[in-house]
Amino acid sequence: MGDAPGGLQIYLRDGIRQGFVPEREANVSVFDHGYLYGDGVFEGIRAYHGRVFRLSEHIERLYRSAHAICLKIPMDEEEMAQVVVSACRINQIRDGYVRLVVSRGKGDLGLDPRKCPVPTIVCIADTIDLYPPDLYKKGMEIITVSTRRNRPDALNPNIKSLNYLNNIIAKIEVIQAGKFEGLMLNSEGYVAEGTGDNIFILRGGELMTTPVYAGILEGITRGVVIEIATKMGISVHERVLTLLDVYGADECFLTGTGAEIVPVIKLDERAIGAGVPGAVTEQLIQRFRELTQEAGVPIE
Ligand code: PXG
Repeated sequence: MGDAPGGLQIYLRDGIRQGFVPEREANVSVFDHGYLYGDGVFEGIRAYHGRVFRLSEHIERLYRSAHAICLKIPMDEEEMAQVVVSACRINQIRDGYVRLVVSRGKGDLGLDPRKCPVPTIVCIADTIDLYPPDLYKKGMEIITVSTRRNRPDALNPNIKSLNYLNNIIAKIEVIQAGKFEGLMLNSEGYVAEGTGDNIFILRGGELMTTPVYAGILEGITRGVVIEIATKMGISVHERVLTLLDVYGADECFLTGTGAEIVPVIKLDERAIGAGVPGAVTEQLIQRFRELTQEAGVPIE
């Protein structure tokens, strides 16, 4: 919960209301197709040190996802960015997490999106629970889950839709195995991504990450890592990877808005590299942390 006076203030815009309302008043209709069908899109954004990190990239991805499902967001990108910044300011969030959700809106009990004339827009700015700090020092042990990532020709993982059951089913496997994260393969058996993060490996001094066409979400953090690695003189290739590539990698890490950069030291009980976080991974983590402290759209 945010500790702003009066509790969490949530931006809500639907057929009836527009503006910030206290959490208990921020209700969405049970007829909203976001609830009934997972018909909608979302973003998870971080604020660090009084700045919203990679805001324009997140907003652009939100609109791209919405466009792909023929959802016309009744607000331009600039105004949406302002909503995110305002949500942080009103809730006195300097370091936290913003969830932006745009759903199809209130309709009837059928699938027909034409029955939903007004999309529902929700923006929540709050603090978040992160992975234990220890994981960043010691590294994470992960498993390959049996649930395959959605096929792009059925539901493209590059649409950040409200339909996250594929990931949640995979996450349940991860939890049952007593781990924090798991690796999902695509329907052809190649490496796709984690349940909520992208994967990188280092081999022979070069970074490799899954290309978007292999069926992944094109992560904003993935983009930041490609950018900072390139600036550090490390070459980065988008390559379709097999499990064998990961088992035999020198280093491995996951990237995501929530996770940032997490070293992976073991996959399916096989040690990766020396079985400890790699030197390049640690350099990237350090550079990433510096960047989060200095870049972004100011909240005040
Ligand atoms: N793949 C998937 C399937 C994701 O959901 C990423 C990759 C990484 O993308 P970004 O743009 O964040 O670098 C995501 C993002 C959470 C949580 O609470 C998950 C995400 C984002 C924010 C929070 O688990 N997933």
